[in-house]
Amino acid sequence: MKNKIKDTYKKTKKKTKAFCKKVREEHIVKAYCKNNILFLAFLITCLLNSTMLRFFTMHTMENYLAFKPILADLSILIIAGSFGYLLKPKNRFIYYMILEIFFTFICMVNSIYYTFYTSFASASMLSLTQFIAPVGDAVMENVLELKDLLYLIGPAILIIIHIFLKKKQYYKKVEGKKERKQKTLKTLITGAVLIVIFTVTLSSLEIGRFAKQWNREYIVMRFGIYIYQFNDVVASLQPKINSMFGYDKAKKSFNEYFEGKEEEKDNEYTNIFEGKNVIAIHAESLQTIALNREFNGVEVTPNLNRILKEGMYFSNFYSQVSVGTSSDAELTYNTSLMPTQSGTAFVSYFDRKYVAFPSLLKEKGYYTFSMHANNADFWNRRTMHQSLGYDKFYSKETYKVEKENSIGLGLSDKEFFKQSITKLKKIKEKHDKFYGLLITLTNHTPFSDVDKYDPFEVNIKEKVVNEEGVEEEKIYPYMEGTKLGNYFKSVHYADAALGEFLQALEENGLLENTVFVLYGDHDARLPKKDYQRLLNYDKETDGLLDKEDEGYQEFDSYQYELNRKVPLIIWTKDKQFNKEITNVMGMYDVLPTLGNMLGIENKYALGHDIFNINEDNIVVFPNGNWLTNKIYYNSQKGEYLSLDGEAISEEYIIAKNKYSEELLNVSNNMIVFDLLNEDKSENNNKEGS
Ligand code: GP9
Ligand code: MN
Repeated sequence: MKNKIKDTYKKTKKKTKAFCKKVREEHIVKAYCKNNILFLAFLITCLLNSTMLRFFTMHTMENYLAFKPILADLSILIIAGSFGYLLKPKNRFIYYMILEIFFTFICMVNSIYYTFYTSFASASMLSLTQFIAPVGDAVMENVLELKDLLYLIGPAILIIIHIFLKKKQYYKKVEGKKERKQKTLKTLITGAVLIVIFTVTLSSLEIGRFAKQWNREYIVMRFGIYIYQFNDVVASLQPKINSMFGYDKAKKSFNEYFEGKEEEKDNEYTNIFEGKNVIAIHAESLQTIALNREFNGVEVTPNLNRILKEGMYFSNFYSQVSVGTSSDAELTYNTSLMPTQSGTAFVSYFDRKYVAFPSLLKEKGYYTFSMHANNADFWNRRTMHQSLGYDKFYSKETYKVEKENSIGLGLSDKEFFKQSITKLKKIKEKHDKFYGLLITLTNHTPFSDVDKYDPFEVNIKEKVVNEEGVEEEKIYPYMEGTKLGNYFKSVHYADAALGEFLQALEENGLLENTVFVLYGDHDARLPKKDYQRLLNYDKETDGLLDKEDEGYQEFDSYQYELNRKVPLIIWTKDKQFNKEITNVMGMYDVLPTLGNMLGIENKYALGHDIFNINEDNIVVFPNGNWLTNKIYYNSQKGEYLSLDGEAISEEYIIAKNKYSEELLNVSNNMIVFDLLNEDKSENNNKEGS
C-alpha cells in the first residue's frame, strides 16, 4: 500500500515536471495570452473593479486582498466569459462588452449604495426607485463621488483593446465550430474547478450566513460582489415564494417563541396616561448628538433641551431601521416588530395584519391620524397607514405647499406645524380622544438649504487681547462648512419649528390632557471625519489633534455606531418627571413602554417595557448586531466593544446571539406569513384538516 502511494506520488511529480517544462519551452502561457487578449482583458478589468469596490467600502488590507472573494469573482467571470468562445472571433467583442457593462454596473451601484446606506445593494430595495426618486437629488449631491466613476475605466480599457485588435486584424482569424466548442468547454471546466475549490474552502458559518443573506458585508467579503448580487436577487424573490410555502413551520416557531413569554406588566407608570390624547412627533434624522450641545453658549436645541429635562428622556435609545429608513422606523415604533429581512414591510407587506398604536387605541375609542406633508405614496404610506389602523392620513394633498414655504424635500417644518395646528383644532372639536403622529421633513439629508434655516453659527468665538492690548474677537471656523456643521444648523431650525409648535399647541389648549412624544427616526448618516473634527478640533492649526495630543478622543467604527442613537422624549405639561433613562433601549421597546402608560397592550411585541426590563435590555439591529448595557456586538465581524471595560464571557455572547437570531426570524415570519391574521390562520387550519 505504502509503495503504491509512493509510486503515484512519483508519477504525479514526474508528470507535473514534464508539464511545466512543456509550458516553459513552448511558451504556452505567452501563446494563450496572445490568443485570448479580449477574454483576459474582460477578466482582469472586472476583477479589478470588484477588488476596488471592496477597497472603497471595507477599507482594510485584509478585506480587499482577501483570497476568497477574488477566487469567487474569478470563477464567476470565467464561467460567464467562457460562452463568448461559442461565437466567431469577430462577434466576441459585443458579448464581452455586454458582460463588462453588466458587471461594472453591479460594482457602481453597490459603490454608491454603500456610501449612502453603509451596506451593499439589495434588488428588493432598488426595485423601489419610485420611493427613492424624491430623495434622488440628495443622493446626487451627497453620494456620487469620483470613486464611483473609476469603475468605468474597465469598459473604457476593453474598448481601447478592441480598437487595437481590430487594427491588428485579430478578428480575421478563422476558428472552426469544433475548435470554438473545445475552447468553451476548457474555459468552462476551468471556471467550474475554481468554483469547486472555492466551495470546499467554505466553513459552515459562511454557508449559513450566505443562506440568510442579511449579513451583507460578511457575504461580499467571503463570496465576492458578483455571487452576493446573484444570491440577493434570489433572496429578494424568496419572501414571495416563502409566503406560499412553510406557513406551518413559521407558525410553530412563532407559537413556541411566545409560549410562556408572560412578563411582568405593572410598574409605577402603568395607566398613568390612560385616556389622554397623544401627539407624537416622528423627527426626521434627529440624532442625540445634537441635543444638550451648544456653540458659543447658544444651544442647538433649546426647546428639546427644556422638555427632555422636564419629561422622561431616554438617552440611550436606538432606531432599528434597515433599508426602509423612515418607514422602518414607523413600523418598529408602531408595532414593536423589526424590519423585514428582504424588501420593506411598508412596500412588500402592507396587506398584513398589524397590531399597532393606532389600531390598539382605536379599540379604546380614540380617533387616530397621521400627518406628513409629503407625497402620500412615498413609502406606500397611503396604504400602509390604513393597515396600521390610522383613521386618516393628512398627506401633502391636504397642505398648501409652495416654493416659498419649502425647504429641502418639501414643506418646511415651521409651515407644516402651522398648518397642522388648524387641523388639530378641528380634530379636538370633533373627537373626545385622539392619537396623532406628525412626521417632519426639513431635517432630511443633505442639510444643504442652509440659507433657509434660521442663522446659527457653528464656529468658536474667543475674546483675545491683541498686540496693542485691545480686546478683540477671534473666530475659528470649527464646524462651519462641514456636513455635520450644516446638520446642526438644520437641527437648530427643526428645534425652533418644534418650539413654535409647542407654543401654538399651548395657545390653542391642545396641551391639556395630552401626552407629547418625540422620537428621532434614524441617524443622519453623517461622515465619520466630521465627528472626528467635532471631538478633536485643533484651533491653532484648524486641523485635528494628534493621537498623542492631550484631550484627543478616539472615534472608531464602534463610536460611530454608538453615536447613531436618536432621542426619545415623553413629556406632558401636567406633570414634571425630570427623569433620564440611561438603560439601552430600542425603537421596538416604545410600544410596550408607552403602551403600558396608555393602558394598551400588544401581546406580540418583540420589545419590552423598559421600566420592567431595566438594565437587562438588549437592542437587536436588523443586520444581527446587538447592544446591551455591557457591550456592542458586531455580528458581521464577530467582534465586540466592552462598554464598561469588563471581560465578557463566551456564554453571554452565544446566548445573546441566539436570542437575536430567533427574534429576527420570528419577526420576519410574523410579517411574511401574516401570522397575526387570525382569519388566515383559520383558513390554513381548515385546509390542513
Ligand atoms: C419622506 C421622508 C423621508 O416622506 O419620510 O424618508 P427617508 O428618506 O428618511 O426614508
Ligand atoms: Mn427618515
